[in-house]
Amino acid sequence: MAYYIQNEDLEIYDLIQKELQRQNTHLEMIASENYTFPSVMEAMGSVLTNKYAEGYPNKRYYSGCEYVDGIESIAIERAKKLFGCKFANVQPHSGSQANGAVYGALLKPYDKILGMDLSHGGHLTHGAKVSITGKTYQSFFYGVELDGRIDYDKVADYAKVIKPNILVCGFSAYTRELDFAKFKEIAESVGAVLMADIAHVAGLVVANEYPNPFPYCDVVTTTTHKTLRGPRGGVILTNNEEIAQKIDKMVFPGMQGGPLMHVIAAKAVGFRENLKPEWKTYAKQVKSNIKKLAEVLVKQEFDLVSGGTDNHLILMSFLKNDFSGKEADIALANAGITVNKNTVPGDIRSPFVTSGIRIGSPALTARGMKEKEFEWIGERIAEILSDIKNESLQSDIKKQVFALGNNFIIYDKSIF
Ligand code: DSN
Repeated sequence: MAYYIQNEDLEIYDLIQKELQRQNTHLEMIASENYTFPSVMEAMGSVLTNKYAEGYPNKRYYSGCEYVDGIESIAIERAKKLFGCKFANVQPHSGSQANGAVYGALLKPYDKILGMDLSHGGHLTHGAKVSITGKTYQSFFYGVELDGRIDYDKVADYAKVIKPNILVCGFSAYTRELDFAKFKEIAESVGAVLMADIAHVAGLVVANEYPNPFPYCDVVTTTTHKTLRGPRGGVILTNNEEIAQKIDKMVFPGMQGGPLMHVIAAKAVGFRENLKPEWKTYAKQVKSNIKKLAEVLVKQEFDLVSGGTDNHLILMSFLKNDFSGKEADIALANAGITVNKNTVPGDIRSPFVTSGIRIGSPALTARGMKEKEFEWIGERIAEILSDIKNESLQSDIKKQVFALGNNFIIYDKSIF
């Protein structure tokens, strides 16, 4: 379907085709990745990419916005319905920009952020020193205990010492449910705003398969492409009108110029999918699949941080093994299984090496795989890691992995 690229730019066409082939054959198990809907990709490849529309619906700085106004209004209404809140800003280009806009709207430079440590599962934008969020604000961190869980009493004690202006709950690599009510108590006890970054679990939240940050959190951010399966992008949600107004001003004109109207249309199309009854079936399956994988790996005596999972991801810890997360990542990649190396609680290796890997089920669940396939994958992962230097085993399993992938093709050639 990529008529123009195929005829005019063979170099790029060829690489897109190879990536399509990779996505169809390899087992995609990076917890933050997913396969979006063809309808979402259609919206992203539409004429909407041509339109500048600085401002908000019916308050634009450019003419010709009558149709994109309709599109953004629909995206906002669907986001509000999906998350059960009163205000939504659908313009952030990414989750990082959404988080930056919240801080910009509600904090002054050198105000204090208290968030989860990056090396314990937090995100760069939760105040990491290498991020603009750690350079503009004073950032402090809570973490997880050796059992992989947050100790809320410790967070409460630390918050009393730090007195943050904003308390951030949310993660990129935490395997258990967050207790938003407890976070609210802590935030209230020190007069902090409570922000939840639910980028990873949003698709589960909207299906009631993970706790909802509302009504506890003052402001909630998410990406739209992870468990939600929408386009790459961010959203900010709140029930507080004063916060909503400040956020709108900070997203535009504070941080961004023209909103990406093709992506906003794609967000609306994705939200429509998330509002369908079938979405709940998908979210339930995401959880059942990862639980099955966890069960197989524990049976084979591998260590999982926190012993298992309540969401869509697991963290395997190799602290007791004689190989690193990087080596495990490479061995699995050689067998066509894509994961990412990840630090684990108590890690002594650098973030480039690590002692763990993070594995997620959203993408393969989107391809239609169920417990039976996850059981098979778990057994293959165990086989590879138990004999990590055996390259011929890896290439043998790769053939079996591709055969499995070929039975679960998600995009046919007509996609582009
Ligand atoms: N890159 C995402 C993840 O992998 O968790 C977060 O931004």
